[in-house]
Amino acid sequence: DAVKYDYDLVVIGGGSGGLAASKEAALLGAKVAVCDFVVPTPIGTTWGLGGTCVNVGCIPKKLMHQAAILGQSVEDAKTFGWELPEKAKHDWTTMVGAIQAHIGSLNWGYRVALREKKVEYINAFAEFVDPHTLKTTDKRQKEKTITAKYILLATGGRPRYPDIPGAQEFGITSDDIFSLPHHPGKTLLVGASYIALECAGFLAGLGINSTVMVRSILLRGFDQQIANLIGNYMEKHKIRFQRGYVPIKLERIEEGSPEEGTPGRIMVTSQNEEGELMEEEYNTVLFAIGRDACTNKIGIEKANVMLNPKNGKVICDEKEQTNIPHIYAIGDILDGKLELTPVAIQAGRLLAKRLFGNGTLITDYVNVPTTVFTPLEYGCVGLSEEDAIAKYGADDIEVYHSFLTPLEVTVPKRDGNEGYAKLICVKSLDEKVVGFHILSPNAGEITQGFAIGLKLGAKKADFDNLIGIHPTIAEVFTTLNSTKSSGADVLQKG
Ligand code: FAD
Ligand code: NA7
Repeated sequence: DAVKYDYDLVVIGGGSGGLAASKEAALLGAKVAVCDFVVPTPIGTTWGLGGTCVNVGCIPKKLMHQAAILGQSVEDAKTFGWELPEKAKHDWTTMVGAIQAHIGSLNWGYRVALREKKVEYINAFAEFVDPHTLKTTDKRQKEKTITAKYILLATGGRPRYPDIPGAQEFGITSDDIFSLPHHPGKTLLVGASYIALECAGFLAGLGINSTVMVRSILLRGFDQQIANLIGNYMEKHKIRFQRGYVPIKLERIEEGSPEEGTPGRIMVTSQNEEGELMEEEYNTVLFAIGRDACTNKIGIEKANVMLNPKNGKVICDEKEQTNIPHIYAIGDILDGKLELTPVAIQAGRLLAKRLFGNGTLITDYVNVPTTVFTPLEYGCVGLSEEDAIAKYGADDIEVYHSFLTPLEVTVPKRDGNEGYAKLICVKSLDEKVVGFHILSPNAGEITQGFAIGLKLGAKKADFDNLIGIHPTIAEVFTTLNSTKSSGADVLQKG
């Protein structure tokens, strides 16, 4: 075309999806810039290049989960003959320092990778001026205008705060917890999303007094039988649940002291559906009540990009194209898609290949495996039991299942039959497996492997034909022979 733009592609957002797309596009010869800017949290937390996953998501979350697991392992170790102090002590600031040092090296690595791949990194907030023009504003308020042939929106999401007094002043979110400079003390986690439960899980595992305030159900959208098993397990492992309440007010009753590393005290008033009030004091209140797509401050109306008015997410076709042909969107801001790092990366890579290479593949958003890193991990791929019933009808579904006891918990004598495995099969499709669920240690590792089976259309008979690896947890899937409909006892005997 006759019009000359500054760039072939400008990506807004240097997170999982944006970095993947910009590097791939540059590799294919496109002139690319990526704008990434972190708006500080209400208490001032900020971070480097890489987006949610690296800085305030998957990576620090999994490392804190690991810290909690190690605490359990130290206890278990004694029963295997290791001579250790009576009570192992955990130091919050040492853990945070070590994790933040790792994140710092990742931030640096991303910058180097962009430079090597000749992607221009613009550390500034980008917003539309018109459909092909963006204004960027850096932290010194210096403004610049750039134009692009294609624009990719990959701005991700940020945690939502409830609209109640004191929430933003005295509360924190997952954006703050992973770099919190002091021990959180007694902590209230508001919400029952996977983020709330994962944070409660690792905090409790580190010996921190943790309460989860649940408005209705646990893990909306996930298989509810498993959600309840997760809740039961957490309750048995020192996590308190307050059900049916929502906070209505936070008040500071004592300032924290950065010098002494103390978190201060907050009074939380909450209310249930009957209007009954409850007051309780905490040191830290963490809101995990959902995330908002970052689409409301980027001048989206100047580009006429269509959003879903209900959630502010970007409406795209199956090729991640918006209603404006040269504007695309990937990752957490996509309406109706999964909010997961590998999903954003895949979408970014394939989109770049289609735009600048001879790629034809489009991202397949079906049968994406995922794992919730609660104290006992939960991995799944395919449909929940509820969704399978809704899709195929209860009469056409057969569920094979078993409780399980990982070998490693037997000697320490903890947690018999807390794990669980189930396969959801469709009778009329020759028992094709449409849902795979595992609640156990290392569920993420197990689920990743089996996911290829579901993608390839595995049937129950294929699982039966597979020979197990003994002794593992995953081998349970090769010997599942009790159906839920039979009502048979599926507790694993010692
Ligand atoms: P992001 O990674 O959020 O990146 C968007 C970037 O754009 C950010 O850096 C943002 O600051 C920047 N930005 C926004 N607006 C602008 C603008 N106007 N100008 C310039 N820059 C802008 N996923 C998993 O797969 N596994 C997990 O275990 C997992 N755990 C998680 C745990 C937590 C606590 C959270 C919060 C998320 C977790 N996720 C996990 C989800 C995962 O982090 C996201 O799905 C993923 O980061 C989405 O990538 P993205 O590219 O869409 O956006
Ligand atoms: P979700 O999945 O939107 O969940 C939000 C949770 O927070 C959920 O448990 C809600 O309870 C709860 N919630 C919401 N508002 C409030 C208020 N005001 N007070 C108390 N509790 C509240 O969270 P995410 O956005 O983090 O999840 C993003 C994606 O990850 C999502 O697509 C999932 O598939 C996985 P509710 O159930 O509504 O009663």
